[in-house]
Amino acid sequence: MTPLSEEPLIDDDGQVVLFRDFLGAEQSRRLFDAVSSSCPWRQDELMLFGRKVLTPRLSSWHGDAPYTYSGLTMTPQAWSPPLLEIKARAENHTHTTFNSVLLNLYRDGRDSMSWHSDDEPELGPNPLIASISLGEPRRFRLRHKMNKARAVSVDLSDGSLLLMSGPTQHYWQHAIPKTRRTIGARINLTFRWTYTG
Ligand SMILES: O=C(O)CCC(=O)C(=O)O
Ligand SMILES: [Mn+2]
Repeated sequence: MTPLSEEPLIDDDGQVVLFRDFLGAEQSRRLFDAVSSSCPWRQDELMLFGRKVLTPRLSSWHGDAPYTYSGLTMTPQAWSPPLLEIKARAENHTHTTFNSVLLNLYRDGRDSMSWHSDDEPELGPNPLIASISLGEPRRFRLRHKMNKARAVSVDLSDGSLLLMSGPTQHYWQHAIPKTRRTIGARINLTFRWTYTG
């Protein structure tokens, strides 16, 4: 088997690496269909400047314990066969184990994810985040927290794997901006190890 081509995106105050051809086109399409139809998608409400707003995307949380971010607590859903298949692929590739995954479904270009870091305490100080994308490519942006002129922008294509590790979440934020282009749906899965109890 030919080794996957590896594209370093950040190697300073953290590590971010992209593997564009992590899943084959047929495998990605099959997994997109299986995950989108079997996942118990929900649209959550967040508190933003004292007001309740719907998140601009659908989500689903699978793990051992509830997950809390931005004042919102998500109860864990069951692991389905397609999720376990993708988890095994990510674990084989990274030689680690993951016990949780956050899924986001961006229905079209109006759905988005605002600037944030994956820095919840239960992820530990230097989490390895394995982010797999299925479906429509979307622009992914990274910016340095102390020097916002330092920025990286990349399209996360169908079947790609992005790995964020080391102190990345301490120094960098990431986002999926909205786009005016007429585009289809994208699913993103971020596998994590969550410390519980
Ligand atoms: O959709 C993406 O690529 C990013 C998702 C993300 O940042 C997250 O789930 O924390
Ligand atoms: Mn994130």
